[in-house]
This record gives sequence, structure tokens and C-alpha cells, in this order.
Amino acid sequence: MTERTENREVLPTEEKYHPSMGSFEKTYRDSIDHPDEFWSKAATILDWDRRWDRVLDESNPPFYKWFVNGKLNVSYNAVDRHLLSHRRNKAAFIWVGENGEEKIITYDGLYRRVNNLAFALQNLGIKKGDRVLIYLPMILEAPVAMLAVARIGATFSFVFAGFGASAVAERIEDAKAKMVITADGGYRNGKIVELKKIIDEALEQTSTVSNVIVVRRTGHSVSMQEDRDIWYHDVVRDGMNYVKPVEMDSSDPLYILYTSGTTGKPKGVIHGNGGYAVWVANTLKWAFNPNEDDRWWCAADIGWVTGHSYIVFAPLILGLTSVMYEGSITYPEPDRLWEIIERYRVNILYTSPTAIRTLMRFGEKYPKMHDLSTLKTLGTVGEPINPAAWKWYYENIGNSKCPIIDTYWQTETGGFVIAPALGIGLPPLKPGSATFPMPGIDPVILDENGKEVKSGEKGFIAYRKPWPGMFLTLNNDPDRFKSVYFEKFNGKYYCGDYAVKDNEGYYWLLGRADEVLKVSGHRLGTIEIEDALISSREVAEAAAFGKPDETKGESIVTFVVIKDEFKGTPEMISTLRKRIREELGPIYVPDEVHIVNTLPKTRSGKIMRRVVKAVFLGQLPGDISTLESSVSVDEIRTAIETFK
Ligand code: 6R9
Repeated sequence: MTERTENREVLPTEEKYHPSMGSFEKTYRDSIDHPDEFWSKAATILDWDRRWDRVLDESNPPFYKWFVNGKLNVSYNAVDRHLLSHRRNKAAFIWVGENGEEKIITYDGLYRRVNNLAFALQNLGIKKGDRVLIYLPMILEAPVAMLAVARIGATFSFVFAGFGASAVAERIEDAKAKMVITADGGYRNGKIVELKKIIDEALEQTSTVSNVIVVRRTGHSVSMQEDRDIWYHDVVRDGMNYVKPVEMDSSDPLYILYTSGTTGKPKGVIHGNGGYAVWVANTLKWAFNPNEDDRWWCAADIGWVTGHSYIVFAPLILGLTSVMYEGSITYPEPDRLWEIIERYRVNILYTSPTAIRTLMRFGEKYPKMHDLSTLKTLGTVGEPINPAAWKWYYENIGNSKCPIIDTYWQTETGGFVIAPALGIGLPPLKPGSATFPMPGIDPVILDENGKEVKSGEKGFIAYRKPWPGMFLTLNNDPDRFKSVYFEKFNGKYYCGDYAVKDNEGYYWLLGRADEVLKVSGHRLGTIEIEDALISSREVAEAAAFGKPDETKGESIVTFVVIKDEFKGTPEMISTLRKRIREELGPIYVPDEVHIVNTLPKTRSGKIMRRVVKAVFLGQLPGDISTLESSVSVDEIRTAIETFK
């Protein structure tokens, strides 16, 4: 045991940490009025190698430092420290394959796998500060890879396995990844997704990667490049190869996660070790209050921030048992989620409004086929939930007895920022409202000029104080970090959402105020879609925007102008859709592609996406004073009508 503990004090979390038992209001006020004491106590949710000197260094805003000079290893906190407690033989993950296969991995088993992979990574030359890109489906090797990279002090960047080759290449290049961890393929709706092939294509466009580790999942044949590609099972040896967790500074990077913004280039959001880990573990406790024996199921994909924070880091730091599901929620039948809840007696389900609306369409028949009585709490994330979906979820899945924890947050915030706090005092719920801020979060709703709006009025939601889970910066781009998030409202953090606070203080999140879409909960940039279209040799101009969609929240609509020499080419629309699928991935494929002769532009030549959208949705186009004089809105309307 000695090598496992390394002079660290290993205690089960509960013995050291008791969430404030006071009311929500008291806890919240403490967090705002006495942040040092509050966060010093909250940080004991982790085992630190060295205690911090100061809770927060605000000397160089917006580059805030939490738990200054505190040292720790997050992989140790998620795995090793549970081994000396009753949790050693506890299931960390109950994994369910799309074909119904089951694998249960204990904390001890996770420890062995993480160490063995960390050992292999070290042997392949990966060390502190290196970047490793992970492109894996929802298999157990995904959390193992994240934890193994974190163990040796390297930084991972997990890319959702639904992204296409160009999107992967762009991320490899931006992160300067030295290694890729992928699989031969993944399963989705019973079909194989060719992950290795996509990596091969991406690597043709990049030059930083020296090795690719390939997990055998599907077993179908893939090409392996000698000297570069290695099978996971060849490099990860059996037995137990202990690797000492590398001591990390609280503000060292833990991972980079790319997300969409208002330009074509995805933003590499960097999260750190100490503040991030304190934040995700505490927010999970505050919002969902899971018990030691609960079965927690965050039904997101690990490739998105929800999976990073609430499938991997928070539940493992708390020593919980999670269900992890490989595939599609409607495969083989639309009762898949309900069947898994019954089979594994899940207690807490955390999913997206899109998933709820998708399953709602199939009717009550499917949930009724299963015993869902073990559920005690439900959660949602990713987009605003409409009251009809909330009600359906509450009545048919929660049997009108489970609170719905509507968690509002972003990739950049690391964890929940506004959510009902079951663990410290659940407020009466209002369907569609994420209720109140988490401790430490100080939101304000502002108008365009930065003036606070009155309750009941819509405005931009910003934050007056930093919090521990806030991202550190953007990869390679500290200036963009400052300008994108902190300039609009004079140093306050702002990231693109509209909200209203009602007269009882409840927050209602109303969706994006910028060029970002939420399609089935996936965050996509309209400009990324336009860029991919314009880079097609046939396309002269393109505009992309979102259209309200009953199930997906939003669907993607595009308008394109085809170059003269390609006009009249048959199958143009399917060619363009196919190209987007290959480059960016299936989630980016537009639902509608309309070919038009002209698009409205400003006098300076910028395409007025807003006007196209308004005309398309039958709304007033708003201010068109900057429109190029030769093109009238009526003309556009006729063009759109003709080609609709
Ligand atoms: C966690 C995640 C962030 C954007 C965010 C907002 C929307 C997320 C929401 C919600 C209303 C909720 N969003 N949760 N809107 N209610 N409960 O989704 O991160 O992919 O970065 O997206 O998602 O618009 O700005 P990310």
C-alpha cells in the first residue's frame, strides 16, 4: 500500500467534508461575503499534496489564480485515494455497450488500468506539459485515458468522436498534440463509425503527432502505419505498473476542450487542476446531493464538457458509482434509457432536453414498460427546457416525485453556475427556470450599455466575480480570452446568453445572443458551417443560421450562392451536405440547404445573416440601413420564396 499513498493522507471524502448544513441562503451569502473561508473549506473535498498559500489571486484580471501554490494530482483524487477506504471494491463505472454487453469496473480496477496506460504513455515519451489528443467513443478506455494523461501531468484534449477529419486536424494543430489515442471504430445505431480512418485523414493535414494508440473496439480491419500506430493492447501491459502521480500546481492545465464561438476558429478552453476539481465536485454535491450508494447516470457524451465534468471528474472525486452507456438512446428501441434505468436501478438521471423531447415523441408506452421507481432525482443540461418537456419528464419518468435539476452552465464555466441546489436547500421549482446561482456565482443581467436591467426584463447575463471552476484562458490566445469574454462588460465575464430574472429572483435562461447554435444540445458556430461551405470550390457565398426546432431546439438552415461554372450541377445539395459531414462531422450537417442567386450584404460586403434569417422565418428584418443599396429586402424575399 505504501507506494499508493505516497505520504498522502487518504481519507474517505465524507469524513473530512461536510457541506454546509445551513439553508441555501446562508451558504450562498457565506460564499459571497467570506470567500476565503468558504473556499478553504470547500477545497477540502480534495486531497492536496501542498496546501495553498492564498485562496484567490486577483492581481492580474482576468487571469485569476485559485488556491495559489496549492499542489495536487486530479487523477490521484479521482482514483487512488478511494483505495484505502471502503470504496476499493466499489464499482466506479457500470458500462453498458450498445449491444447490451456489460462491464463493471471497480475503483481498484480503474486504478490498475489508469496506471498501466500512464506507464505506457511515459514509455512513449509523454511527459508533463505535453498534449495528448483523445478521440474515443463511449468506452471505458475514454475515462482511463483522461485520467492516465492527467496522472503524468500531461494535458489532454478530448475531441468528440462525431467530429470530422478537418475539425480533428484543426484541434491537433492548435493543441500541438504529440500523441493521439483513438479506437479502430465506435458503434452508433448498430453501425461502425470509422474513427481510425478519420484520424488517418486528419494526420495527413498535420505534423505534430508521433504516435497513435489504437483501442480495438469493433475488430474490423483498419490500416496501421508502422512506426506511428500502436495497438492499445500491445502497449498497455497486464499486471500492475505503478506510476507516481505527478504533482501539479493548482493553476497548471488539466485539459483543453475546443468549443464554438462567434468566429470560424474553435476556442481551446483550458481548465486547470485545483479550482476546476474543487468546483465540479462541490457543484455536483450542491445540485444533486448524491449519496454514497446512489447510482448516478450522466447520459452525455464524454467528448463534451458535461461528460468531462460529470461523467469523469466530479463523480470519481466523490467516489460515486456511475452508469456509462456507449450508444444511441433510441437503439435498438426508444426504451433504451428506461431499460437501463430499470436494469441498473439508477437513482439519478442527468440528460438533455433534446433527449427528453426525442423520447417524448414515442409516447408514454415506452417508459411504462419499465420499473423506474428507483429514480429519485432528475437533471437536464445543454439548452433551455420547455415547460412541456419538463412536465413530461417530471410526470412520466419521475412519477411526479423527483425534482428536476435544470443545470445551466458552459464549457468555460467548468461546472454548473445556475441550478437548483438539492444539497443545500431546494427552492420550489418553476419549469423552465434553472432557479438560483450556485455558491460563489454572482450573476447580473445587463442591457447593451452594461446597465443592470429591471427584474422581468431580458438582457445579457454576466458575472461580477470569478469562481474556482472558471477556465484559465484560451489555448495560444490570451488576448482573445480577454477580448471575447471580458471586454463587452468592463471586466465582467460574459459569454453569449440572454436571461431574465423574475420578481422572485429566479433566473430564466433564454438561449444564445450571438452566432452560436445549440443543435440537440451541441454547441456549434454558424461561421464554422459557413467556412466549410465557402471552402467548397463550388460555393461563392454562404449564410448559416438556426431555425427553432421542436425536438432539437434548433436546426441548421443554410443559404448558398453557387459559382457560375457549377450552376445547374445535379446533386449539388447532397454533395455539400456530404462534404460538411466529412469535414466537420455529422452534427454539423445542415437540415436545409437552399441555393439562391444572391445574398444580402452590407456595403462593406459582409453577408447579413440576420436579414436572411428574419426573412426566412417571416419576421421583420430589423435595421437594414447598412444593406448594400442595390439589393432590396424584397428582392431577397422573392429569391428565398422562389427557392424555398
Ligand atoms: C454545459 C453545456 C453552453 C450553452 C450556454 C447556453 C446553453 C446550457 C443550459 C443552457 C439554458 C440550461 N445551455 N445549459 N441554456 N438552460 N440549463 O451545454 O456547455 O456546450 O459550452 O454550451 O448551452 O446557451 O451558453 P456548452
